[in-house]
Amino acid sequence: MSLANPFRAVFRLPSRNQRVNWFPGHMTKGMRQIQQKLRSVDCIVEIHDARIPLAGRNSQFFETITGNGVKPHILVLNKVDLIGTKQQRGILKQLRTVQPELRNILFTNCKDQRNTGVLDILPLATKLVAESSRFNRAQSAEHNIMIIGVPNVGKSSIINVLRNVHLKKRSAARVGAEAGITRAVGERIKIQEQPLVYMIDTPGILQPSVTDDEMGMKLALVGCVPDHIVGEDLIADYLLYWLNKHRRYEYVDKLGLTSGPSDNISAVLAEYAQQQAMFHRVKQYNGQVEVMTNLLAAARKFISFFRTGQLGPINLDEESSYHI
Ligand SMILES: Nc1nc2c(ncn2[C@@H]2O[C@H](COP(=O)(O)OP(=O)(O)OP(=O)(O)O)[C@@H](O)[C@H]2O)c(=O)[nH]1
Ligand SMILES: [Mg+2]
Repeated sequence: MSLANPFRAVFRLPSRNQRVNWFPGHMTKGMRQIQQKLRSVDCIVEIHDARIPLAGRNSQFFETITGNGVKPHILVLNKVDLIGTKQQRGILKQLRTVQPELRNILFTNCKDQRNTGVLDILPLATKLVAESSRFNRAQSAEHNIMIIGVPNVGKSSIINVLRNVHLKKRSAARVGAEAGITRAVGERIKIQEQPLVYMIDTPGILQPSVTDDEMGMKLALVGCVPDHIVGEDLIADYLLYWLNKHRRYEYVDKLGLTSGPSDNISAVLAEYAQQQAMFHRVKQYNGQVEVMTNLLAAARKFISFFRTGQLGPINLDEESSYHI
């Protein structure tokens, strides 16, 4: 007999104003530049974060640029080091159900250059290009591959790994842990000599407004939106909600919580901060300085445990069925 889950069954934002709504100017410009370059592109490689295989993919825009499936398209689910092999099978099943037209799916890990998924990208792309009608580019021997996706999923990292593996050359695209590192569509970067292959890096582009609150929180949790846009306290609360809802209690040991799982984020962070001696001085309205537990530092640590895989392999979409 399974006991009912005593924790929150739904996640509610404290207010509608806290909805994820991050669409800075470089994204509008990036969309325009992507469209301008499309004529010279032979294949689109869409990179997404394997921890959210369904949530947040900017499908409407991405479908437009593949000409609704006319241009070869590969979906690469990156950061697979943060999910398990068992999850990979589940993800393929989920994707086949919600988007049966998706045929070319690879799982990659940029942190490991020997990862078979990364090495499969170029052979698959060149095969798809050879099988496609390249219209105005039929006479050209070279291949241009455009890398697209939402922010911070590893688009620039993939270009660097492939350039390194195939050409033994050092990185050419800027990479960083924050969302929004690549801010414009760059010049094409050479990846391979025979056949000649170039890749075009693009800035991460989100949906202009994410109306599904949980989807927005998942994007924030994996880092597709800068933390300060949503706030670390709210991201940590969403993480706690998700873990409890899915009975993933590894966090209890990791945070050293003596009284077991809890759905109260303030209590969880306070206990962890106390235990780790995370304190800071706070000036009160009357001018007095008080030493208090640093809940923000504790929230950041909790989030970073998730982001570095220390709470176990997690597919945040495991029970979702978004329409893509
Ligand atoms: N764990 C893990 N981290 C990765 C992997 N690939 C990239 N990263 C990290 O993810 C972060 C983002 O990588 P980028 O390559 O800058 O991502 P991007 O998609 O180009 O990001 P924007 O330019 O901001 O849109 C960096 O901290 C990378 O080190 C991976 O396979 N596994
Ligand atoms: Mg980038």
